Amino acid sequence: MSCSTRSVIARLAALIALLCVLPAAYAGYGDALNMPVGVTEVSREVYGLHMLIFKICVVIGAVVFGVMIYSMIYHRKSRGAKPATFHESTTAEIVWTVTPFVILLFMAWPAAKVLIKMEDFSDSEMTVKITGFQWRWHYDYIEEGVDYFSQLHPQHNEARQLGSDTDLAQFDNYIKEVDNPLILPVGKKIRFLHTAADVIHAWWVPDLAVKKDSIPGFINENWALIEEPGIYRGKCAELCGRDHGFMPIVVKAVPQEEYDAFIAEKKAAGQSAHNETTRQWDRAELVARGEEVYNRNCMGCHQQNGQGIPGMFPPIAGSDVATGDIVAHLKTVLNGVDGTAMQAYGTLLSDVELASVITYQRNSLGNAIGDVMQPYFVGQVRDGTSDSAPIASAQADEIDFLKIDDASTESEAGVDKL
Ligand code: HEC
Ligand SMILES: [Cu+2]
Repeated sequence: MSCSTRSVIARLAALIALLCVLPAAYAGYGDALNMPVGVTEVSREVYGLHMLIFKICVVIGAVVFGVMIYSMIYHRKSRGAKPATFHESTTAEIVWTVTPFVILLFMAWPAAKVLIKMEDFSDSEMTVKITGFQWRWHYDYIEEGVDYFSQLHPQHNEARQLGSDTDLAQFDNYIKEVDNPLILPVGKKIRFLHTAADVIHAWWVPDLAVKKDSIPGFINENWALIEEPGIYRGKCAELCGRDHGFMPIVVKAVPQEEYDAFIAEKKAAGQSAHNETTRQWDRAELVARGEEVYNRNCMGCHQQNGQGIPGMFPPIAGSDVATGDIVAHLKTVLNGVDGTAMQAYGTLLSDVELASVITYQRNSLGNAIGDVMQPYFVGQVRDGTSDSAPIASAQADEIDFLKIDDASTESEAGVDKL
């Protein structure tokens, strides 16, 4: 046996030893490196498909490289190998066309089966509409009339800010936690409708094998039937702007009774919020509430006393906007002022909060206009169903909205209402 043949055998033995060790190494790291098996039938089938294709690739790789390595070793020039000189072998052409075709067919069959299953929304038992926003998710339980926003948990949000000295070791799931997880029942076929309100996002939860683009103006569908209660995490999978990395997803799958209790609780909370929004508020009540809202959201710029910072943030006291047309005032706060630090508060504050802060700014901080913004009217301006103060209407309850206060009102407005 020649010396070079012996070293070739030694190398082959080393290669075979390595190949034997790989599965063991894989068993240790596989969970961390591989895709998750997940907790739905579809996710398991997707995983199975992934492993099947992976194994086919490994076999093809081993055969192709095996033949190559064998040829290079045993038919090398230094051993005196003479190249074949044939050209255009029909047999070879047929073999290397038909073999890959058969392999592809073999892979396409199970893949198509899973794809068809993923697209089968029949018999779904409930629907959740998921809307992507920059940078949060909105969940709408269509049949229940329950909906809410879900965004990066405030503690995580604070910790991620530039210059924050929060110790990240205290978080188990740093920037993977949300304030309001999506609660779903186990054992139910849930249909998801995906869309977006601004740019393209994608709702991706690997354990549910759900990953779908959320595109403004389009509705995409998919579904999941979660088999095990638990917490499943995901994230936005479409680069959607500055905070793309900060819109995590948390799905909490719970038993049916727990889900029912959650929905009942949300409905009760929604009902009381609805009552708060539709009822008539007193001015004093709005001013008191408005002070809280102002101090939490507006004081940083306009200052606690409403004097602002000259040259940077305009004063609210004596401001043309805060003492002028009340609808224009509301719109300034709803929509912000383009190109300035005055941002749009429309999506950040509720109707009650907006009505309160408007009323507060007009009746405190050195202003004393005496009028009132009712929460329900904020909703009408938001929806575009109303654009001017309902003072023009003679309906008593609506006139309340812009009550010019006490005795003077009755004579001025000429309305006999109080
Ligand atoms: C980050 C700083 C900042 C915060 C916070 C802020 N504002 Fe402003 N606000 C501004 C700036 C700057 C302007 C001036 C915009 C312009 O150039 O017209 C402004 C203008 C206004 C005006 C019009 C004033 C005028 O006379 O032109 C109102 C009303 C107002 N803000 C209300 C609010 C309310 C209500 C809040 C809280 C919910 C708030 N602002 C929070 C920066 C801020
Ligand atoms: Cu996104």
